[in-house]
Amino acid sequence: MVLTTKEFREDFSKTFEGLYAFDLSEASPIQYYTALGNYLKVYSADNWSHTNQAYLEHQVKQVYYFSMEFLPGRMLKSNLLNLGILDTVRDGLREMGLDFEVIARAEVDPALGNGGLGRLASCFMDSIASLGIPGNGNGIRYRYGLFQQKFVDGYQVELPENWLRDGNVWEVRKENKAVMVRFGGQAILSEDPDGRLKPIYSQTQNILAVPYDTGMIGYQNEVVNNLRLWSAEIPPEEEIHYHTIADREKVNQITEVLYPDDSNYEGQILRLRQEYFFTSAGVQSIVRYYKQMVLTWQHFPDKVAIHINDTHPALCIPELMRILLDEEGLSWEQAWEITQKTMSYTNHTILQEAMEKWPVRMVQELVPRIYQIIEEINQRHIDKKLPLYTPELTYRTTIIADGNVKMAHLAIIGSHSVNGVAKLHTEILMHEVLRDFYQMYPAKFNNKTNGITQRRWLHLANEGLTKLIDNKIGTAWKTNPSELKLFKSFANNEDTLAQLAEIKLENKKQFAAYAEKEMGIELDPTALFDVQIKRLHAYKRQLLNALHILDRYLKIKDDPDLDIQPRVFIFGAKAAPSYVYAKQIIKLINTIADMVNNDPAIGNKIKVVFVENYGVSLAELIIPAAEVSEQISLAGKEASGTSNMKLMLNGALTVATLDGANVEIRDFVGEDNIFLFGLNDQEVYAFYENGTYHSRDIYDSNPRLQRVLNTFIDGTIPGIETEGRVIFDSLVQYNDEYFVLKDFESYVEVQEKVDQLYQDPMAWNQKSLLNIASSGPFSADFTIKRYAEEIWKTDSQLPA
Ligand code: 26Q
Repeated sequence: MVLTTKEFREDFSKTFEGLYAFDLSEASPIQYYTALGNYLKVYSADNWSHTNQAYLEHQVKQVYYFSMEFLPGRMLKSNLLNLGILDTVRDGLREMGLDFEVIARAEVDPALGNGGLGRLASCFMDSIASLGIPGNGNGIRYRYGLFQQKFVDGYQVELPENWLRDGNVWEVRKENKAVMVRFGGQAILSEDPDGRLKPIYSQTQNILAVPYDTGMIGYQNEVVNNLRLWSAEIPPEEEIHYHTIADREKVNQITEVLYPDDSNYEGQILRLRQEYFFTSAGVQSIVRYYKQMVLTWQHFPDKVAIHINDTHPALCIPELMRILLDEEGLSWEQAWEITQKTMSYTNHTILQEAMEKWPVRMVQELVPRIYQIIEEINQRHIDKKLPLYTPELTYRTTIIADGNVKMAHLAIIGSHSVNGVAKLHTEILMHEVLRDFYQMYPAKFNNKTNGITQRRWLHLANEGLTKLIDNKIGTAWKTNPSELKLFKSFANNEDTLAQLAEIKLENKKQFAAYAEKEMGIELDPTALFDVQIKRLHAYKRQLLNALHILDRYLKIKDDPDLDIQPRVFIFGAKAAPSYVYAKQIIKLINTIADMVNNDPAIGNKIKVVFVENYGVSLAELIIPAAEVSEQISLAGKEASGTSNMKLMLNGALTVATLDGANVEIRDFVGEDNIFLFGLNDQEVYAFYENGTYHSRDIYDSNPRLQRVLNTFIDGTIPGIETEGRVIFDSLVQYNDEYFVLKDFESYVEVQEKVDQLYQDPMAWNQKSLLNIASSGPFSADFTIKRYAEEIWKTDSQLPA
């Protein structure tokens, strides 16, 4: 049954009139968008309910992906693409005299995550549905998403992100599926008539968790999975106990706002409250669903896989234990076996400061019964491991230590699988960060290199390139991305390379139009577009990029007639509001941008564009226009990275350290098609161990670098006195924690090679093509297949 534009127009008009009761010719983009969303919800409703019915009827195993963060991006276009009616709807709207692009941009981009981890969760939801895997997302419906970033005088300021202002067409509130989550009070264990110990609760605060469900539409396969986000409310029967606005506010607060910090753990009780709230609600609703199936508890792990995205949902483990013990009356041994078989955990960071640990006192007070269970898990772990390992090793792996609950330890001990997100990252976990656990549980450890959905990041974001690939190798790559490698056979085809260049130029013009309109910066679209887009963090080394820009700037100032490849340096980055140093780097780069962009001696040779409020939607504009991808974190620090994959897929050449997934990018594309520089992780570790790194010596002995660094403090960059001094001192005085000075020389050297290659457009385009053709292995579809086969043991429900 193919939808015609005529049918679409009729149905859409009806939907519109039903919603707004006026003629559709005079509406606003938001109204058109809302009507379209409603139309699509109806259009896909059958598939959604059929998918649900089929899963229940056949009692298939389902995976539940628990994540504190999701970053889905705008959903209108991706839903249309996956439903197979993108062109029909676009054409139909055109026939009605409506501009589809304007309507699509009226959708807000839900920023319910910080960065890589949240976006990964959403790429995974797309792949899970597209592969026909029975899977569900479970998270929090934050009332306010990640703050909106504005620059005022070059400084980041944060504004609230009221993403629900115009409503959310995609969600369905499911009051009938609400569950109660219990906080605080006391849990006293006492014997029940069967002689089993059960907790008696008193003085608890009961919060109603109300789910909002969003359909996750698979790619042209009639599957619609579910993303369930929970919202906290006062239970109607308890309204009477809430006497003041302040009392009520405390409840709303639980799901009020996303914590904007992605790399620095802060032990705030509200955060812990959020974590227990959505894990308890999610696990309760899974158990309720399971009980419809009339199976014994032993079969639970045959029907349910729970995946915890970093440690944020690790309370799933004691929560499932609690339900099985206290509510279902299982023995500890039975409950523990089921729990371990059900749970799996992904680690996303090796930064010590990002590891979650909660003061015992806080956990005890907030979730007393959960704390008792954690204590017992901990004690049994010790009792079991002491006879097998040295006391030192055993005690290094305890969950409770120094008055804290260590969430990673809980997650590892309570799961049957622990994975890192890139080969190198997993190696570092096994042999450095988690080596004690690797010794105890070698079989739990495995790698699952991250991936990205080619549907959003190529089909939708880069239609020009998609058409070119379709023309050259057919369309089978869309469902089997490994076929992208067929594109390699065009690496010597001048015609194809010219078309590739033309598409890139067109995308660059699109970005240039944005920069002109939104920022008043005029860009030369033939300049080289160099892109670094990711959260702002010292370890990601946006500073190194800035030093390179200043080095070029000084060179041109010395010799204004210098013949140098013009470059546009594009940054997108939010800093955590409390991360002062990161914010100082933003101010520094913005100030450099002002200085450089307005210096007539520089002209078009350097432009610096720091976009405000970087997020999924801006990524969709920037990535297709990128020619150089900056992946320059200190080796050993970036777990994987995913912008590296998206940029490669869109034909950018990578400038990289051997960190995270860059290592695998190198393996697939080959040394000749990537620009590597800098220390490797082993060299970094050697410096740590020997204590032989002295950044001051590098400053003293490298006049070129010295001159660059002095611009921070000698007035060359106007208005940067405070920040310049702090940053200068961090690099020169306080020994440069992330080896920026150490890697500077090899970084600027490799950037010269970039310039040289760019002088030969065909050679450049050839490498660009080889990058695109080598990026198939980074499709999230492959990553998800491996999770499903090796960890979750879920089967695709699609006909083979
Ligand atoms: C923890 C406790 C309290 C408050 C906040 C947090 C918190 C929140 C978010 C800690 C970490 C995060 C996010 C981490 C993250 O995005 N990590 C990135 O994950 C990507 C997907 O695996 C990787 O590609 C990146 O390398 C990694 O940095």
